[in-house]
Amino acid sequence: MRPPSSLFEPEAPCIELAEGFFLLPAFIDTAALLTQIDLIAAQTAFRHMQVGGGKRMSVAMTNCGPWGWTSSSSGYQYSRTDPLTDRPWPAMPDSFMALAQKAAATAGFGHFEPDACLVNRYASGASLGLHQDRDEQDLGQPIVSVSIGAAATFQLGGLKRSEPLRTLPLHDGDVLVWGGPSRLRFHGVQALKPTAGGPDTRHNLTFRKAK
Ligand code: MD3
Ligand code: FE
Repeated sequence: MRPPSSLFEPEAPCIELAEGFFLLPAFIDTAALLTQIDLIAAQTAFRHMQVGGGKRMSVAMTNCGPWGWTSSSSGYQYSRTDPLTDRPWPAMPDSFMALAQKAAATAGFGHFEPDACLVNRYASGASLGLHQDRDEQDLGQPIVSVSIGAAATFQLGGLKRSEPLRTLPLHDGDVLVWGGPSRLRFHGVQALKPTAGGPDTRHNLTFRKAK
């Protein structure tokens, strides 16, 4: 499922790893993205959100765009405002929107209009347990994710938690697009192990159409 090759630009490589699940290796230079992340974090700080049983996530998160994903003792939801400041989340930078739309189109998903961008930050040892992304209204819309900084090992499962996992290394600048029959796959990120001499932090952007 990808568009016919453009007459005007050479196509970026796009590898379909499962039906509806695409890897765009080294799709983007991430230096400018980090500058934008710093500007966002200055307005709406990274925080370790609460999950069930009084625990907090090891991944630190914040958001930009009209809607932001939050987790608290009362569950998961998309909200218009940051519960820490009661102010709207920072605007989604135009460069983020352009990147998300270009990646989605490269994987064959036209007209992707994300209204939420979750920004994750992994320090050494941080991990994300196996989960599905199902808090969005229209599960027919894809999700686009961008890996920045330290490499991580991504886990790709099936539609049931019990299905076997494939692991996939994700490097700086890699973009994933998943939709169609892969939209509800279980997935997670193994504990970050930064390599000596490389960056010690990983960031990940996930672009979603929440509402
Ligand atoms: C979902 N983030 O924020 S994104 C999340 O690297 C999240 O921070 C991870 O999962 C991160 O919800 C992974 C990439 C991803 C890749 C493949 C998937 C998410 C996926 C396949 C199916 C569903
Ligand atoms: Fe997820």
